[in-house]
Amino acid sequence: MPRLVVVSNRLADPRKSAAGGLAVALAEVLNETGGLWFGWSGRTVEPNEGGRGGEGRLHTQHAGPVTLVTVDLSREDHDSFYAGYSNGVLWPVFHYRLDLADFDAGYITGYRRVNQMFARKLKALLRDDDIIWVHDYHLIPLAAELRALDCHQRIGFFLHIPLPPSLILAAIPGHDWLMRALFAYDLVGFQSKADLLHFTGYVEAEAHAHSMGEGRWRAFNRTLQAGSFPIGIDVEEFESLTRAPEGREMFERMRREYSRRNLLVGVDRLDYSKGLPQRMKAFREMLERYPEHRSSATLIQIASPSREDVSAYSDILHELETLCGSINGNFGELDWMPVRYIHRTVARTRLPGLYRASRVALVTPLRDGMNLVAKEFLAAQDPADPGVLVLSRFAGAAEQLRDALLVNPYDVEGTANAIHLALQMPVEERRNRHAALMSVIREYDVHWWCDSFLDALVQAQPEETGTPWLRL
Ligand code: ADQ
Repeated sequence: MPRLVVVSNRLADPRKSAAGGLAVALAEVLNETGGLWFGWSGRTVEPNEGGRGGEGRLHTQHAGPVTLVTVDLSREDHDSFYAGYSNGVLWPVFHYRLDLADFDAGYITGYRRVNQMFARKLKALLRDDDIIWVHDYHLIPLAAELRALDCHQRIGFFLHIPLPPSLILAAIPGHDWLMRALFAYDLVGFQSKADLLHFTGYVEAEAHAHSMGEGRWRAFNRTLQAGSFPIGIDVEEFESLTRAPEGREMFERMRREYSRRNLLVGVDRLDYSKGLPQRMKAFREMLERYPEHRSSATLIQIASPSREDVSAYSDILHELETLCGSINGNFGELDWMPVRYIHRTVARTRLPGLYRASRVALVTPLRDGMNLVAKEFLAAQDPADPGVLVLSRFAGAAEQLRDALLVNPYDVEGTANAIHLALQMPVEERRNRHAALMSVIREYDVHWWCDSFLDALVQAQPEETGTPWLRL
């Protein structure tokens, strides 16, 4: 069996349960083949420390049969590649937020330089028959840079975030370069059918690609396979975290503390794509319209700090704090706070207890590749008395989770009504919806995701030898 090489911007230690289902699932397939995981170390170094132009040092660690290799970035490369192009251009545009994109021409040079450096460092570690799986928007041109160095291995790419329609993509200066780079992969995977449609729409209209049937597309003298592979969670692992002492202790504490209340929960990175201000407004509207929930409905909103060096993030933090303060000021009682807002990361082992103690989860992003919190909430429920998932129709997860209460997060009144419905839903309906949703997340779990992507990558028809590699 060929060795698997995973490349992602950040690595997680697959031995730690805090690493999460994705890291654990990747570790499983890496373990089977004694694989290699390559990415950024998370460290930035000064030029005299790590060398100029991102030529950082490599760090090697072993986790059982898996080798983890990471590389340092120079401060300048971090600023243009990571904060600049990845999180200042690609993240907002791919989440349909052209208004928040910062198209500084220098960023793309840094993005390209880091991808070239990754390719050079990685090439030295590769074997001829490796299978390479590249993750996410930080590394779109990596395969093209590897091909330029004469790497002929099978390479697949998975985009964890949404792909917008071509008119939005076309707002990125150099979008044609970026999309052409995808054709250096043998397989390109998306979270949803909608993302896949946006991809095929773009390549047909802008790159004159033609379909060769069965998900194969030809352009730029290259053929690739494209498909949708909705990412799942490790349902069994999450269920066992729910039963574990920390999960149970959290559940009991929450139940005790909020015995006279109906808990609602939101768990997100503090990111403008997650629709947090709109969620707060909908919760406020629900309290306004349905006074029977006052003194009872309590929303715990965990918003973990994220990318604080990108300016759009401090605006969202300020807006959220103001909204929470005004809801508590206007509706709160001496013995009831409508919103508990926590600007911290909660340990993964405690989340299941919090989810299980909650009657309703609010997962209402304005745009999201998938959203795993929605699936984790479902897996943590008691099937006999489950909570209700209120889910944005703009999360990738909505394509699969049709039995959730689907909402348009921009529609504050509509979302408020759905929250009211969720709080009132009879147990019979809650059970039926939960059972239907569980069967979907069990069938399409993270193991299905890994296996189906890797099977498709192995089966993607290799490019005929002699075809000149695409040059960027
Ligand atoms: P994220 O935008 O980070 O991921 P999401 O899928 O919601 O979003 O969460 C990923 C993981 O982080 C989950 O396991 C979740 O429990 C955890 N998490 C989120 N907020 C947390 C908090 N405040 N405290 C503790 N843990 C928290 C990107 C894409 C998503 C896609 C994933 C996976 O943006 O759309 O689902 O990758 O592909």
